[in-house]
Formats: sequence, C-alpha cells, structure tokens
Amino acid sequence: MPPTPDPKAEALAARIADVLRHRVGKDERSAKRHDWFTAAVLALRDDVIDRWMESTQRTHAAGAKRVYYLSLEFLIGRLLRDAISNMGMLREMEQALRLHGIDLGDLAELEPDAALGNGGLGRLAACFMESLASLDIPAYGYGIRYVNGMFRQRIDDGWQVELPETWLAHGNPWEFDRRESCYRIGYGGEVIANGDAVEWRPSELVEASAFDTPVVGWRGRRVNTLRLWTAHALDPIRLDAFNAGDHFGALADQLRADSLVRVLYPADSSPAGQELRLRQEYFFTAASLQDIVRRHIQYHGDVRSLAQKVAIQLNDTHPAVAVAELMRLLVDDHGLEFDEAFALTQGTIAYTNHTLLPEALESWPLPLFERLLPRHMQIIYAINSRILRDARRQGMSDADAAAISLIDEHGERRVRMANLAFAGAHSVNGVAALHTDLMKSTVFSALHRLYPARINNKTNGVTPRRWLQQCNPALTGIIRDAIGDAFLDDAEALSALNALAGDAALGERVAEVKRANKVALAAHLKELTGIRLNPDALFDVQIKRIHEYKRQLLNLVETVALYDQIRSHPERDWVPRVKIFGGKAASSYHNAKLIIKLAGDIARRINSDPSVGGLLKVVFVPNYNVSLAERIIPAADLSEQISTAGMEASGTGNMKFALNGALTIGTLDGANVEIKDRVGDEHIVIFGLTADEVAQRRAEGYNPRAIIEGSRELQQAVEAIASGVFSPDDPGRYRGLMDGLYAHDWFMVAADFDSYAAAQRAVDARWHDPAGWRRSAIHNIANVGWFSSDRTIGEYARDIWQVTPT
Ligand code: B1N
Repeated sequence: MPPTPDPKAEALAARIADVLRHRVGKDERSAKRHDWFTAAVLALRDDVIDRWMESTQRTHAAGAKRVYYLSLEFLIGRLLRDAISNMGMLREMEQALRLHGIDLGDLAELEPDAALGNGGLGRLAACFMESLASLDIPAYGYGIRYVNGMFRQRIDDGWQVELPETWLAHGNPWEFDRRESCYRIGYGGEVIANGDAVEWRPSELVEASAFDTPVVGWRGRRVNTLRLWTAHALDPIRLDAFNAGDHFGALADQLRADSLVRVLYPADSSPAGQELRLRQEYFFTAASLQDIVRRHIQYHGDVRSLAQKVAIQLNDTHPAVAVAELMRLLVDDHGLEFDEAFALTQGTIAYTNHTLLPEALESWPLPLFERLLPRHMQIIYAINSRILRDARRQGMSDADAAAISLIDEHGERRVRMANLAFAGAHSVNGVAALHTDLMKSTVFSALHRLYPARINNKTNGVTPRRWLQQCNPALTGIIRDAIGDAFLDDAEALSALNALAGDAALGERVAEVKRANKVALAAHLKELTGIRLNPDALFDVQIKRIHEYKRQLLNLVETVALYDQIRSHPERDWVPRVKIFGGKAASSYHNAKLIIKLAGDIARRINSDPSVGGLLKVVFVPNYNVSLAERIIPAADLSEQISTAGMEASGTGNMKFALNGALTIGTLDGANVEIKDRVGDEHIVIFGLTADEVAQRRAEGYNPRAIIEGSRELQQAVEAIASGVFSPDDPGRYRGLMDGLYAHDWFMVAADFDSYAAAQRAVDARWHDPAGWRRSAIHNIANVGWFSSDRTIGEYARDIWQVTPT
C-alpha cells in the first residue's frame, strides 16, 4: 500500500492540474511531459513569488543596504530541484506529482541547464547568489540574458565540435519579462563642453530591458532577484526602408541589438579581444548602474548617500568600466564635483580578481575604447592623473608609475581594466590565500604598495545545498542519521563527523552510498559513451575546463605510463582504475582541443586492449556541464586538482569533491592549500613543486628535455604518444604537442611527473586499505564545511559590504 498522501500534497497536485489547464492550456490527457514540467514550475513559482514580495517589502521597510553582484557570467544549471528543496517542498512535490503518475526525477531531467557561464567564475556567481539569499542579505545579480549560453560540445571522431545550445527553445518558466524596466545605452559620438558641464552625445543608442529570475535561499528565508538584460533597437523596424524594398536593411538595428546578447564568449581565463565583447561589457554595466542609481534615489532620495546604501561587487574586470560609468552618472547627470564623485565611487565599488595569468588580464586598445566610449576615456585619464600624483607623492619610481598607470604604454597603448578596477574600488580581493599573496607580490605589487589596505582575501566557497544535499541525498541522509540536522544550516557542523571517522559501521554506510552513486554514474556513462565501467574500480576524475595550466596532459601522460606498467608487470597487485575526464575547450584554443582528441585516442586504445584485463579504463565524458557535475562528483573516489602551482587562483571543484567524500590528489595551488590545512596532511595526497619553486625553476632556466631524458617512465610515455602509438591513423598528430614538452614545457609537466606518478602509487596503496580510505573520506567530509559559500559571503558582508547577515 502506498502511503496516504498528506493533504498538502493533494492540494499541490490540484494546483498543478489547475495551472496545467489555465496557464499552460492543456488538459491532463493531452499534456506532454514538458507541459507537466512547466505546470510544476509555475505552481511552485507562485509560492516563491509570495516570499519574493515579502523579502522586497522587508528590505524597503528596513531601509536596508543592498548588494549588487555584477557578473558577465552566471552558471546556474537547473533550478527546479534547487527551488523545491530550498522551499522545503521536496516531499510534497514528489507526492503531488506521483498523484499524477509522474516521477519528479524524470521531470527534473527535462529542464535545460542555464549555462550563462564558462566555468568556475560563473559557477561561483551562482553559488554566491544562493548564499546571499540563504543569509537573508538583500541582493541583486546583474548580467546578460544570453540567447545562446555555453556551447554544447559534441565529440566527432574524437574532436570537439561546438554547437549552439538553445536553452530558451521551450520558453523559460522561471523568468519575468520586465519590459517597463528599460534604459538607453549609448556608444560612440562626441563629448560637448557646455559651460562647466560636459555632455556626451552618443552616435548609437540601444535599449536594455530586464528579465528577472527569483533566487530562493535555504529554507525559503529570502528570495532575491537575478536581473538579466536583453537588448532592443529603439525602432524595431525602419518602415520607410522596408516599404522602399530594403527588407533586411530595415531590420539592421534590431539585428545589431540582438547580436549584443546573442552569445557568451566561450573564453575561460583568456581575453576575448573583440569589439563586441567590450560592447557587451558596457551594455550590461551601464544598464545595471542606471537601475541601481534609479532605485537608490527612489528609496533614499539623495545620490550622496549611495555608498551607505549600495555595495557593488565587480566579478573580475568584465564590468570594470563601472568605475568610469558611475563617475559619469555622478558628475555629468547629478552634478557632483569630480573628487566627491570619486570618493563616492570608491566607497560603493569593490573588485574581485580571479586570475593572475598575464594573458588573461583584460586590456583594450586605446583607440577602440576612445571611439566607443569617449567620455569614459576622459574620466579614465582624470583618474589616472590622480593615482599617478599619489605615486609621485610617495616617491615611487618611474617603473612603479608605469605599472600603476591605467594606460599600458608598452607598444600599442591599451586601457588596463584591472588597474581601473583597483583604482576605483575600496576593496580588491583574491579568491584563495595563496592567490591573494601572489596578487600582492606580482601583478598588483606597485598598486599594493601605493594602497596597502586595499587587497584582502576571500577564499571561495560552494553552496552545500546544491553540492551536497541535492546532488547526494543518500550521503546527506547518512550524515543526518550520524550527527543530526545542524549541518543543514551550518556546514561547519559537519565537523561532528570527525569523532565518528573510525566508526566501522558509518564507514560501511558511506562506502555503500559511494558505490551506489558509482553504479548510477556507470549506467549513465554507458548510455552516453557505450563504455562499460566496473563500479568496484577506483573512480579517478578530472572534470574542468581544458587548459594547459590545469594539466590534463600530466594526467594523460601518467595514464599512458600506468598502461605500460600494467602490461609489463601484469602479475602485480594493480588497483582497477577508471580515469574519467570531462571539459570544454575554448573554440580557438588549439592545444586544448588536441588534448581532448588525445584523451579519446588513449581511451580507445586502452579500453580495447585485452592485456590490461579491465584494470584500466579511460572515459572522456562529452558536454561536461553543471548537471553532469552533479552526477559525477558524488561518484568520485579521487579528485584531480593538479594545476601548475601558482596558476589556479582557487578552484571550486576541489571543494565539491571533498565535500562528497573524495580524496584529493593535488598540487599546493589555489584553495588546495587551505583544503590540506583543514582535512589534514594524512587525508590528502599532495605532490609537485610549490609556487615558489615553480618561480625559482623558471628564473634559473628550466630544462625539460633533461628531465624527460632522465625519467624512463616519462620518456617512454611521451615517446609513445609522439610516435603515434595512440594515433595510428595520423602518427604525427601529437608530435608538436610532445615537442612543446621538450622545448619549453611552460606548465612544468615534466618537472612534476615523477612526483605525480609516485603520488598515484601512494593512492593505490591507500586503496588497498579500505578502512583507511573510508576514514580519510569521512575526514574530508567533516572538515570542508568551511568551504561553504555561506562562510565566504559572510566574510564579504562583514569586511567589504558592511551589511549584516541574519
Ligand atoms: O575563477 C574561479 C577560480 O576558482 C578559478 O581558479 C579561476 O581560474 C576562475 C576570463 C575567467 N579566473 N578567470 C576566469 C573566466 C572567463 C573569462 O572570460 C577569465 N575564470 C577564473 C572562481 O574564482
């Protein structure tokens, strides 16, 4: 007998049926699965809206300060399970749908991922939005409503092919079209002096209008707004041109506007140099600032109190033009004096840096910037003269002044967006302790000496709602049984598990859940790739954007070396391993695409070789995205975090794996350092050069050829790849990639190889001791609660925004 549904579930079932009929326009017999999905979302959304309005009214009544998170990326993923769970309606919704003969899990699969981001930076923005609502902080996210977000990755004959992802094809039941919230955005034209005042007369105008998505916090405590801008031409069609027969030309303005919000640039940690990218950045920044200033004046009357009531956080330099735009609004539109405006701008704006890779620091050719934003260019010059005056007063050298300048004078003159953000902000933060130290000693060294109080650290975090409770309900259940519910509201309460780490029964249950998650993942991967995996093998996972600094190549070379070893010594007690790779390459990143092809070539060869007897399998999972991460992470035994030390600013996947009981094999890079400090040296496998050692080796003159030739295992693997063992159809395919290792090896694969291989054998040894492995897994879960984005956001609130979470 199925349990009798509770009356709340029956009422919800009736509401869903009513929504299906009156808002979707289908009756129960003719409704398709997607109609049920829409009906379920709309029914749930009604409850969300009530909390949303109540949250907004509370903020007004309290006259509270608002936080604005400006980001060109929000990598949200699916929303249904998140919203249901945070509203505390999981049971109710499951039962209500069951009354209609529908499984919630099946329905949830119909939702496309909202993939308006590339990788870690965009996913961090999504975790932050959820934590802001969970901590009851009044906040808005501002970004672009891309029609085509992250591309869909298809693997054709091993090669990545990029296809457009059409996430809006079936409509988006979460969003509200706010055509009434619209602003004009200008480009180009000229600046006219009008007595003391200055007026910018743009030559082009486009209209920005808003779409709002509610963001539900844990326990439905607060619902905040994600406001994404779309673009319209002022005149959707030029009728005179159309009637004169120019049917396409008549639509040109609208097409130009559409192109602004058409695509997310699929570049991760590298700059997109196109004019369109600068237009996108200014478009969403200017729309957001007009909206922010309008709201401030509406509720608080005077723009001079902006810094008391508004905190604006810039997610990397992509919205850094906000510094000049806010100055323009304050000076040109509100009549403030320059210095007063600058103090207000600095008091309002804060900037987060996410990368030190020199090639990733945004800068724009000065002529382009001046042509598109002539008034902003004037303001930037005026700010520059102030900071250079400060530098001179401090007696700084010419070299320091050149490093501080907002204009890069080496070669073609360029506007440096990171320096602009630094100059215009009261706070500049890094995303992990090591990264923040390196900011001070490298890229921002001169600016840091000039303004020593500005740089601070805020180590990243992830939301434990999505990355533990929702993606791993079985593990969550075990933890509740073991230590109670406190960790649901405070992830650091997971530390109560430390006392139980040696409890054999708990270890057993954790292992059972891990195995069940692996069985489920294996079934899914069988569907996706046709490859059959042994759930008793060690699942060794590297999922993240494909980038040379992340060193998927180190993992692949070691995989080849292991393959050789297994074949040479079949009698040894090898640990059965499954190597899982996933990730997208920027469409123009040749070597990253070649690395994907190499993973596929290695997989084909190893998986079909009977002599490894199933001891080693390699899988490249196509189209890695947030939803796949939610399946893969709970099933991982080993988390690969193997970037060249000093290059991964933080990483956040590292935190998600540990939270789900995987052990980390990693370098002392980014947040790995802090993960090690928290889980303890005995429960993590660290290898390789430190950031200091990497810098030292580079300074000494690094000779990778000597290292390769001095390591038999490494040389054999590199030579096998180079000579075409894995690419008999095109033996020279990887010659260039391997020559790069001999010639320069920028990312120090060779230097770290032996240490990495030894660390992998140490992992094997741990796996041979299942009780020890389980203990380590529990210590990982117990000690990474600190990496909750609630903690991170609490620190931003206290140190940067001066708002108090409740
Ligand atoms: O930001 C994440 C960090 O955890 C990662 O370590 C870091 O690599 C990532 C230009 C970026 N840094 N820079 C970018 C993304 C898109 C783009 O167009 C740069 N992404 C990161 C969160 O802090």
